[in-house]
Amino acid sequence: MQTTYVMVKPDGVQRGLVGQIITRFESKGLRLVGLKSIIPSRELVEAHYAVHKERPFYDGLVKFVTSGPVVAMAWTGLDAISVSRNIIGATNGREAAMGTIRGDFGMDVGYNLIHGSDGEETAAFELGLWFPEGLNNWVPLRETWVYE
Ligand code: DAT
Ligand code: MG
Repeated sequence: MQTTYVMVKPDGVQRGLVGQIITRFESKGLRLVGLKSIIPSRELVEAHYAVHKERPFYDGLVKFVTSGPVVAMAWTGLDAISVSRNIIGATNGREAAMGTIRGDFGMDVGYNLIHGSDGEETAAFELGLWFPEGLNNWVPLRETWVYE
């Protein structure tokens, strides 16, 4: 089992898509182990996107993600990291496949609605950063019918 960090960015919250986005992860069969709405600090978002520090879009990205509430989530499941990246879709919404969140709801590379960890190390780092209080340890009864 893996746990991944997923975050609805301010555009997804402002556009009222939080419910539809959560539904996709929930109905796929992933297990929700952390959820909160926060307006993140500049320090938090700078740390989160530290790998992109030298990129030309970094300052705008930090400004955007600190501009309002985000919905921070942690989802657990078999291969939860790649499964979540598939639910999310390619970075640019205009190129993302239909059926993905970005493909269905997005038109932009910057305003692309949602973040998902891209690997095991990144997931551990991001979960520690956004959920220092820890995650909920539970197994939903329905998982009996999610994995054979
Ligand atoms: P992803 O979020 O698909 O993992 P990434 O890690 O390459 O994409 O980039 C992180 C975020 O930075 C991305 O969600 C949106 C923003 N971004 C990436 N490339 C960009 C670009 N060329 N112009 C503007 N924003 C960009
Ligand atoms: Mg990334």
